[in-house]
Amino acid sequence: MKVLILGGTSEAGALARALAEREIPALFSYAGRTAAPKPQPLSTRVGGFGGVDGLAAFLAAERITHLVDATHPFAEQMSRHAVAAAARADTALIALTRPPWEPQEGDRWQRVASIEAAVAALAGPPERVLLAIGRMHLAAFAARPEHHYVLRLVDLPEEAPPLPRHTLTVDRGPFTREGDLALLREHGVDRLVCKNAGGAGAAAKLEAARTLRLPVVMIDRPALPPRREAHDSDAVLNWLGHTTERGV
Ligand code: 3Y8
Ligand code: NAP
Repeated sequence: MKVLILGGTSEAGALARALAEREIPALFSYAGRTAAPKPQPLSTRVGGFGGVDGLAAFLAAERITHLVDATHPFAEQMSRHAVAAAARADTALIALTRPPWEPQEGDRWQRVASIEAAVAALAGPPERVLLAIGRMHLAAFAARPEHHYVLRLVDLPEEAPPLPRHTLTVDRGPFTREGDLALLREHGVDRLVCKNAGGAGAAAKLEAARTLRLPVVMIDRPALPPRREAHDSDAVLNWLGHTTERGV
């Protein structure tokens, strides 16, 4: 058995620890989006594979028997490539993903289908908007320069974001409710924009928004091709044929 984890989420890190503890032969993979990704307890490679062909060739060359797609729900292209490459290389595939967040009592969500729809949802008088969507899609919000954007990025960007009014904060999650409450209050945020990432690592901002009764523009996940899915490390270990802590 040899496992490849496509990482980049808290759940991928938890699975890496579980495999390392059991000395299951495994590799960990990052895209290389951030300057200093968190070290993992597995041999780690960083960078793209070169499309479906590149990943299929990697699976064959490294004799990967089991591929775990533990990427973020918005890493749509990677997940599509994983399905195609695993089929071509005849490698078993499972996705380790987390259920989407559901609105709770007191939430003021406006659900939208895409980044573009989130931009359109900001029509209205100038506000202070927390864009907790990272760096890759900030340019879309240049269409609404009237707002003051509070940005939270993992790394300082090389060039300033194309938003005339913005405040930049550099921070990587997982985040805390207290920290996000302080962020929203300190910057006088009127509205949040975020992706329905699910999981615990980024939910703090939703709890903070609920406390302050702030509206949230919630971007729904992209549709992904059908594949086997698990929601925690134990389910992946069972799939790999390894007993879990509970010995079940
Ligand atoms: C490079 C690895 C861990 C994993 C931590 C999770 C939690 C914190 C919440 C906000 C939302 C956002 C962003 C976010 C979260 C976890 C998890 C998660 C959101 C790291 C990481 C990599 C990335 C890539 C980065 C993206 C960006 C997205 C920031 C490491 C820290 C906004 C997604 O500058 C860039 O280019 C950043 C790009 C893709 C989305 C974007 O469009 O900018 N994640 N995030 C991974 C790789 O190279 O393969 O650096 O250590 C991982 C984590 N980010 O082990 O503790 O599990 O989701 N990541 C979103 O949800 O909207 C922050 O600010 O509230
Ligand atoms: P994406 O748009 O789905 O993928 C774009 C390309 O990046 C892929 O085709 C692949 O390049 C490369 N890639 C993506 N994930 C990779 C991985 N784990 N290992 C090796 N190559 C990878 O991906 P993304 O949205 O940019 O996400 C990149 C990374 O950040 C992923 O690890 C993801 O889990 C993490 N992340 C993303 C988000 C988000 O909001 N998108 C949030 C948190 C964490 P090739 O085609 O060359 O193989």
